[in-house]
Amino acid sequence: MIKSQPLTFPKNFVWGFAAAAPQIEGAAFLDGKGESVWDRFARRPGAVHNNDNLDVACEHYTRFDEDFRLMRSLGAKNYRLSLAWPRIYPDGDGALNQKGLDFYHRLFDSMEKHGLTPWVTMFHWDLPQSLETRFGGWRDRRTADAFAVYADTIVKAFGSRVKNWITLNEILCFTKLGYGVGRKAPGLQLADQVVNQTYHTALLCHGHGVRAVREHGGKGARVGLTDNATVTVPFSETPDDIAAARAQFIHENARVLDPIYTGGYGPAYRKAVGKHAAKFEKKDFDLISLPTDFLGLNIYTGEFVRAGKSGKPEKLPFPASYPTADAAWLKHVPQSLYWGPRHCAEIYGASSIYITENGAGYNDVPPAKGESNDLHRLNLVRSYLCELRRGIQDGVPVKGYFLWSFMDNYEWEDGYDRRFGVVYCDFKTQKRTPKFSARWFTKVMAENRIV
Ligand code: PNW
Repeated sequence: MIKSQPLTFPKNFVWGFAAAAPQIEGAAFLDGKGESVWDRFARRPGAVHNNDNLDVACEHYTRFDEDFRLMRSLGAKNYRLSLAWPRIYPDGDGALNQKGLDFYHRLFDSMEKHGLTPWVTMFHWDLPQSLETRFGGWRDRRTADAFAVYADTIVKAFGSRVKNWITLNEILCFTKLGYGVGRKAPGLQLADQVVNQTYHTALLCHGHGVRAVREHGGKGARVGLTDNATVTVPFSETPDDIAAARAQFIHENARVLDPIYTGGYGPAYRKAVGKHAAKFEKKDFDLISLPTDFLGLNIYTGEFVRAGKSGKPEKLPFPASYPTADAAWLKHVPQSLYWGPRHCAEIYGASSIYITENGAGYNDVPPAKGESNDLHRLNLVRSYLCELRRGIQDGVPVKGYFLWSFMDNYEWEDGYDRRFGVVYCDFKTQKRTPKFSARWFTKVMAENRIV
């Protein structure tokens, strides 16, 4: 007799959806919201697929109550969202926009009504344009001073109702990709030293976020960073390849994780950047390395690494036919959800890890009759969850998983065609229609196991 063993998760495992303000809210210039660097970047011809902008997005700004009703009906109890800095401080610093705070109070009221626990990201890429114009944005410490005030303000305002705080989302994406590669806002291609400086400013902001939560968060408040560490997967799970993957992980991720977990830039990183290093003050690291309560990881993909002939880590190129989502960077590497958290636990001693994003981006076609059949998305997520569960069984301390994303939304430079939602969003009518994957994920959450 063959009997299947349920692929269960630990009791109290946190399941939820993730999204971010600029990608769903719309109302980009309503009720006193200031311009963000993305509002500006999206207007640069050719910067974004179809020249799509964030002005309307999913109209979540006015539709949040029905969105939360749907989210709850799909069985979610946790929702990771972000607050729009330029809604609260239109210029980044200076005058506070009370209407921005009022909006988020209404939003949290609605979440409470629908039984959704908020996990709030302080910053998810929508830097107030004014800080970019006046100070050079992430290039300058005055942006960290402004962030400190913003963090204090939101933690004071919402600390009684928000207990889970995430300081910044994916430092790499708004620093290197924004100021070095130029693919994301503000779309600049500057020298290495400048890019390293943007990282350092971001780390300072992370520190201020932690400090603000400790000072004003109240009882039970918890805080951590969400990092998109590059995940290195050993080609074979042999001691040599594992050691190579681990060495490569440190090489690729030390610039963010070393300062936070060890209180400084490590010797290998310092050697690698040499004269292009960021300028910093020694005391910066007291702030940056304030202890956190958890580490958030956004993991979508990974790279395969093996021990080369000399024992040195060797990256394996992806063959042309390697399975990939419509997002070209999203190679199907389910093992990344095993190795990412494991490296962080083993190298940095991270003892409480949340997968704050994982999901699949495809150019889904509109649903034919009611529901779109997105077995491609379901299968990708399911295969990743199997690897996550393997890690948990091995003792990797992962405490929760947030699926990116609840509904299709503004996928940054890829615009509105690239869909990550388990709910289909018709951007013309704003009609939401759960996809096949939504009903599947509902079951996963309800039964706390992979179905
Ligand atoms: C994340 N890459 O971005 C962001 O946090 C979300 O806002 C975004 O919508 C989601 O993942 C899907 O893309 C990433 O090139 C963007 O490796 C690009 C990469 C990784 C994450």
